[in-house]
Amino acid sequence: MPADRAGKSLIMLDGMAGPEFDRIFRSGPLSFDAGGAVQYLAAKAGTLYRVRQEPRPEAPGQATSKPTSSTADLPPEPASLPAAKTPPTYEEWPFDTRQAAARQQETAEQLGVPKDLNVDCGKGVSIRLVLIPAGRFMMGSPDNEKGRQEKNEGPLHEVTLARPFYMAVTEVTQAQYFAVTRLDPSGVKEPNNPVEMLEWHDADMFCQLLSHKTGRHVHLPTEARWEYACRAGSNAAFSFGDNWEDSDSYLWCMFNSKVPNNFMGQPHPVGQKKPNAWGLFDMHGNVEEWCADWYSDSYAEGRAADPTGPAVGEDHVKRGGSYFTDPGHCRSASRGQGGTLNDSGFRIVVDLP
Ligand SMILES: [Ca+2]
Repeated sequence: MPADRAGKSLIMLDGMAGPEFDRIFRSGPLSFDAGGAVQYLAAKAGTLYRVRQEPRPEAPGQATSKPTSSTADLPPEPASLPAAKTPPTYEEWPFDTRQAAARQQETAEQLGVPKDLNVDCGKGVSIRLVLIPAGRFMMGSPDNEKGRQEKNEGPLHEVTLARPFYMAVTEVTQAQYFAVTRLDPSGVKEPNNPVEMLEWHDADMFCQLLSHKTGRHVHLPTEARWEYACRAGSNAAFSFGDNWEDSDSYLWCMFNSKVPNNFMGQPHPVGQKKPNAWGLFDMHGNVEEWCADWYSDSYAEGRAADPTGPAVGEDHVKRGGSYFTDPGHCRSASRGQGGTLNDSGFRIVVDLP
């Protein structure tokens, strides 16, 4: 049984005992008053264990302390927006950078929320996000799009996202990841590079920890939210158009990511290429980004409202291609799945209060 080094509560991991518990318990920095951190380290060992916190034994004469929650104390699901604050849902598509900024400003004013948001990771590190308005778009790629993967980019279908949300302007960096988890699995160490070599579970657990830390609802984006945010008003192959030759200005891919000591290419610091119309950087390329959804080869037929993907699956979806792929795999509609590769990272979304 671990010592109560923080002097707050004893922490048990149900289903884990003996050498395995000891190995994980001593495997890295740990916040003894944050159940989420213990859960995360347990998850790194390959299995997600339920965290149970127990009150430490009371000294004679002390008042009995109240037992804590059985899991990380995540805030409750947000209530629906009040009727008086129904956000505008924009149906015209495509639109340009000026219109994108106008929609962000109008949505912010109508809901009484800021257009830009900073989420504190601790240790002087924060994540900047921008407001993505509600709207309607066509998800997937048309049959004649250059580079289209027939197997998994259709059918082209109409999607409505009824609720605005905040999305991080960059992939989560190594500095941000470390500030929350005290870990950095990246192969190429650089604080302002995207964190990489992540499994889906690592990215999801980061969101849970940051939710626990901030009291905000932090998530991986659904695949629909990701593509809607990536397109930023564009029906073309990329948010910047159909011209692959323009890629170098907007994305890191296999053709421009090589460095003198690494001819295989590598991730680069976030935010160096041009942003899309919402102000999001590196949606195309750099590291491929985990989404919340289970992967399926085909989208459901027909119109969809706030889709969350299949109920079950074997792999999760990754989007946007990476420094390791050609520009075709960095297109807005391109889809990846599963694995733990050194080009796998993520970005966060935060629900409106
Ligand atoms: Ca990316």
